[in-house]
Amino acid sequence: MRAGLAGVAAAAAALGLAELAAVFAGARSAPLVAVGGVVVDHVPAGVKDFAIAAFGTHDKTALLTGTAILLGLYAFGVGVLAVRRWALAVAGIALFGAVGAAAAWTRPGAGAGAPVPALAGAVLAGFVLRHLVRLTPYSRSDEPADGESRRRFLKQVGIVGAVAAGGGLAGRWLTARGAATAARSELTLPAASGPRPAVPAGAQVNGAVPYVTPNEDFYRIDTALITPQVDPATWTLRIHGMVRNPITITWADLMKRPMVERYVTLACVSNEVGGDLIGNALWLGTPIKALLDEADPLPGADQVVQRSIDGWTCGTPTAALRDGRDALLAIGMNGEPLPVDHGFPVRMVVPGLYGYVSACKWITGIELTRFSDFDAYWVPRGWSAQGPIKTGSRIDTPRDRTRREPGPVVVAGVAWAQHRGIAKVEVQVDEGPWETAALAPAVSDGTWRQWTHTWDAMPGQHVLRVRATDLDGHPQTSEIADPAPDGATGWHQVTVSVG
Ligand SMILES: Nc1nc2c(c(=O)[nH]1)N[C@H]1C(S)=C(S)[C@@H](COP(=O)(O)O)O[C@H]1N2
Ligand SMILES: [Mo]
Repeated sequence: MRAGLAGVAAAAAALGLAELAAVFAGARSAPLVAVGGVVVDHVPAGVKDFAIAAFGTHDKTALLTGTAILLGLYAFGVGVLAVRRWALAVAGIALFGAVGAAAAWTRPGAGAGAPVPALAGAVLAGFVLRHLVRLTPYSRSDEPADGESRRRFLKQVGIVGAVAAGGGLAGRWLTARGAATAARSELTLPAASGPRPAVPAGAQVNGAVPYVTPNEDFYRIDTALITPQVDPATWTLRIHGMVRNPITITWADLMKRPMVERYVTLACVSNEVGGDLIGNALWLGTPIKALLDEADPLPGADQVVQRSIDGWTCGTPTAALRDGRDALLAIGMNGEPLPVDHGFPVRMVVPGLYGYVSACKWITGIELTRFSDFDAYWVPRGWSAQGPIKTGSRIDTPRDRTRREPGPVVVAGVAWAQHRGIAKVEVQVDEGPWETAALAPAVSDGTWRQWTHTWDAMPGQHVLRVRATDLDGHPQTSEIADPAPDGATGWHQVTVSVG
């Protein structure tokens, strides 16, 4: 038991030191984060869907916790080995260091120092384990020790644990407030060259979510275990590949370009029917079409591969970025610089396409290529290369499994069909006729629309359903489909007790 504890304490010391070293070697070189990143990139699609479904936007915390628990078990085993055969324990620690270093070394964008945190941690783990094991009274048998030596041992384990936790937390804190956070707080956004689109008072109905999603409530989905810290001062964007005129722009170049403000509703392909992985924001950015026109794509370049600083990629139809829709290289979100979690300093926003094929955060590269020549990040993982947003609608009020008094009840929510626009929303009570809801004004065809309907509720249990029809005349399908491979379908419904 004590030997196992010694192993866990040694591992904690290793992680603590590694977190501190990662402040200098790069946040993604910390072994837990690096190994977690490899896991994220390699787990089967089904497991990842499960993780998002089960943990939602806490999927990363769940993964890091799981990794830490596995490491704890491993370290316990190494500790037990240490009192029997020291050489095996050394091998165990070396393996831990090697796996961490290899993971960090192979992460996209890893610097030369990337393996250092894991290796330094492993060396420290060796010393700590050696020291603690010497404090255990046995070397071969698990004899119970006397109280005095036991207290001394536990005290030392406690000290190692506290120092490790302190070092680890300090390291995390220092990496979190990296260059990007400082630069962001000093940045003033340029003014838009045109007027801000107006949101009519009626766009917001009672009982629906806020028409504009506040930044702190905006859903966040990405594969980054540590948010990339990109300093605008060193940021560049390269437009290359199948173009006549490759371009590289800096932040200063970007600031000279015309900026516009547009409301666009982003949606995640992983959003379940009735889910909240969808949000609407006012984006400030420069139209990507003009930049692409300058780069002058070659005929046949039907795919634009957007690349993030952390290596993530997405593939967007070139046509969608040049057909005149509000596709922006965005720097502002709801009047602020992009939050670091949402892609600071620059991301793409494209109305009508799910985020995984269009909305690259921390973007640093745009490569013109062909769909037949390159699969972006999610495609080999089982998701469709093409991801137009499917027409959808959601009931925000009443909530599922709530109670209402008999009489008039407000039913309200949102509906979306980005780039096509919403024509109609209908509500059905139980198996009754579909009734047309009142539609709030549209701000653009790239945004969601709110709707409201008054239901004359009779006592009993009732099921309310919603469906939308887009401006092309296509009604939302009742067919139930999972998010994979290209977006969930089916009607959202809630059950309400009246009486
Ligand atoms: N660099 C990077 N950009 C990314 C992703 C990612 O994993 N990495 N995920 C995409 C997905 S799947 C979605 S739905 C949107 C979500 O944007 P948000 O987190 O700002 O809501 O970002 C997209 N951009
Ligand atoms: Mo997504």
